[in-house]
Amino acid sequence: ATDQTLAHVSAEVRTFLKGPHEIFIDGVFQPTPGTDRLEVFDPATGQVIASVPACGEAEIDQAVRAARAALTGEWSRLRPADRERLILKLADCLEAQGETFAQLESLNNGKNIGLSRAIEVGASVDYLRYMAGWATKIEGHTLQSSIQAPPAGSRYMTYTLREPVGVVGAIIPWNFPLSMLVWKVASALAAGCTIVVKPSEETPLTALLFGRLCQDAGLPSGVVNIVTGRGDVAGAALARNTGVDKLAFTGSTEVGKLIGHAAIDGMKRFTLELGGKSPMLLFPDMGSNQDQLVARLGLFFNQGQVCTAATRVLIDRRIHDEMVERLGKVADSLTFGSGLDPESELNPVVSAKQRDRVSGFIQRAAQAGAHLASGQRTVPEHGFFVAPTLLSHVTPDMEVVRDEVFGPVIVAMPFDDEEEAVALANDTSFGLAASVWTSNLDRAMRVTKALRAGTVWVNTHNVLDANLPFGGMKQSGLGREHGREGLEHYLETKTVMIRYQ
Ligand code: TXE
Repeated sequence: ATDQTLAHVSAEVRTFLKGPHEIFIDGVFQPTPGTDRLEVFDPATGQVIASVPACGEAEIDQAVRAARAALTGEWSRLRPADRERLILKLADCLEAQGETFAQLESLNNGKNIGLSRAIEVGASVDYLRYMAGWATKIEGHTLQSSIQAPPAGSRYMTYTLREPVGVVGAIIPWNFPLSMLVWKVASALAAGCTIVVKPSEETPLTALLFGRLCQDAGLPSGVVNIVTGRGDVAGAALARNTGVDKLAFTGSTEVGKLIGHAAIDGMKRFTLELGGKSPMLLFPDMGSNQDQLVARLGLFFNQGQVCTAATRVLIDRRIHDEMVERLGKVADSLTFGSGLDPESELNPVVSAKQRDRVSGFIQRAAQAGAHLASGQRTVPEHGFFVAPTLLSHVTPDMEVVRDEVFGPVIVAMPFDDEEEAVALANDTSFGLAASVWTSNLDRAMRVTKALRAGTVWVNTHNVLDANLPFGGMKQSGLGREHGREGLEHYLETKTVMIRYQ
């Protein structure tokens, strides 16, 4: 790592960066001599800051075996209240070391340090505490039955038990590396499962630091295991490993389908949280001076690298031109900078690959006739920056309107009435989220019901809560995370029937 990179981080982060960065299996960090390593970058400078092992089948299998042994070992004998206490301990440890995690995340992912503190750390601490409570509240049912079976006079007591689904394989993306890990780990532990986590090759560092947290919190060995590697090697090995009972994936729709196929092959349970192309519907009665909120919260939040990002802004024709101009101005006012600079407003995207991918979308949209209502600024020379870009005069069939870009690229489209707004909003293969901006309660009620999306916000966007189910319809995925519904995916149902006289 360079001096420029290290100047803005704490002594703890500097010490961590010196390594060695090893995988975490069965409660210990394990060297992997002879294994290739993957370079890890600081997107703000483009410099290499660390390297992690590029693991494969053997290490994944070892981790799954450790998780399976833990499932039937000490972990299974703990009381629910003990599991709750351990998850709460994890939360306390994360909170205590929050600044180290936040800085490391901003350094590796590029995101603003304020966002890392509030979401990656703050919301993760809340999430752990929320899920900890569920450990003691898992319940089955007693059921009435109409059984008629010999011997005559038999009576029956019937009930269901909720049991941990088993070993979970979690595959994590790079846009919210720590949060996505915590969502899966917290749910798995609350349910009594054990877990193997494969972080994204772009952002593996906070995941490895999380291994230390598991040691600090006194989690029994093998309950949480973390193995780094490439998606098509380590990720694919985890997806097909026969010792895994459930796959939890967040990432692209394309890879999500591969995970789904692998899951079905092994009859594993699975949840998929995939891409989106979420609409934001702006009605004329939305109230004035909301352009800052709309742009910062919905459009350019985390550089648009959010599965729920409002990437299609649908605007009533009467306010369309004015709104496009105002949003374009906000976009052009955002200051570029390293995520470690708290004053910066627009940070780099995660990688050179992602910068090039996003820039390709912008170029092709401009060639296809879209107008650039912003985004013609020059970006900082070093690092993986993309100018926030608002495109108008787009047509529904354009690639930039249909595909997930996953960068600060937004299209604006006009509509004439509520019916057309809803039709445009639903004209997508995705169905993750949507937002409606209006002060008319009747309209808000009608439109929220008509939208096909897993989450619909009214007068806000991109806001989540541990208690509220989160996930997508259509190509945006299967199943839900968060809340009771999220926990359900980590549980199996066993029916018990007891005959008595
Ligand atoms: O995602 P991948 P990438 C979307 C977004 C982005 C695009 C590409 O549109 O531009 O995906 O990003 C692992 N078997 N989202 O390439 O490949 C991989 O190692 C098993 C949306 O980074 O889906 C990583 O850990 N695993 C999104 C994880 O899958 C595999 C978040 C996600 O990577 C694998 C991220 C394979 N064959 C990207 N191939 C969201 N919805 O939040 C890769 N992986």
